[in-house]
Amino acid sequence: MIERAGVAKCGLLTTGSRYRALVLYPRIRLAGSHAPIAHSMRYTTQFLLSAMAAAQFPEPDVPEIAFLGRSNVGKSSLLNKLAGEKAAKVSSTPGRTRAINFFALLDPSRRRKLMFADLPGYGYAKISKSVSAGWPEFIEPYLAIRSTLKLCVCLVDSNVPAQDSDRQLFDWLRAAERDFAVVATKIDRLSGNERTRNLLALRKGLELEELLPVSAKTGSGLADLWVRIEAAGCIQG
Ligand SMILES: Nc1nc2c(ncn2[C@@H]2O[C@H](COP(=O)(O)OP(=O)(O)O)[C@@H](O)[C@H]2O)c(=O)[nH]1
Ligand SMILES: [Mg+2]
Repeated sequence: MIERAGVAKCGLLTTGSRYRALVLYPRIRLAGSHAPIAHSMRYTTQFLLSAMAAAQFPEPDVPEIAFLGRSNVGKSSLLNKLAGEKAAKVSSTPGRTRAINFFALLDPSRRRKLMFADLPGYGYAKISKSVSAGWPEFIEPYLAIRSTLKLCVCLVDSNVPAQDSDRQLFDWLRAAERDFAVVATKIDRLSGNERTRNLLALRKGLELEELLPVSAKTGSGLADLWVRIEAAGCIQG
């Protein structure tokens, strides 16, 4: 049995024009041994491409994580906080919002270890319509067929009540047997009581067993998200 024993720090190290995400996993204590084991990992982030069609997707060679959610929920901000500031500048380039933006995370020897995919937002389409309404036609195929996609990180805004479009996405992912983790974003905007109340309401409203509160602004919750990413089999030696 594994027991979580400490709080991790997440931060960014800047080296010249390159940015590195430094992640110290929560200390893990094996019950009985009381020996804390600290995991750490450094990545350099590299923007790969903006895909407007399935033919443009990068070669599926490493585990991939997709970031999904309604427009403005904080997808790019969360991805950037996990990956590094350089990704933010690229993904905020106008005209790329309807594309899937792919980022590679490289280890210190420049080997590609992980891929992030920033997907276009949904939610401005009429709620009664399918979650895929308004999505480019290649989004659904991406989720259905991308062989290296290990985890979908689905974002919901902790300040906004449960939405049908999010429920529909989760139903779709369950039906497609995709592993997904739901995170509640912008948690820094809520005080203690509001936070507890909103998270409970969202979990109930969205019928979720697990909901990870995060803030791309303060970095809160990102260590837990990395643990979840690792649990999904995305981190390989
Ligand atoms: N306070 C706060 N604002 C956030 C957070 N994450 C994103 N935002 C803001 O929410 C807006 C939308 O974020 P963005 O990442 O572009 O959302 P996207 O459309 O889902 O990619 C921006 O103004 C961000 O600064 C957060 O954790 N805390
Ligand atoms: Mg975005």
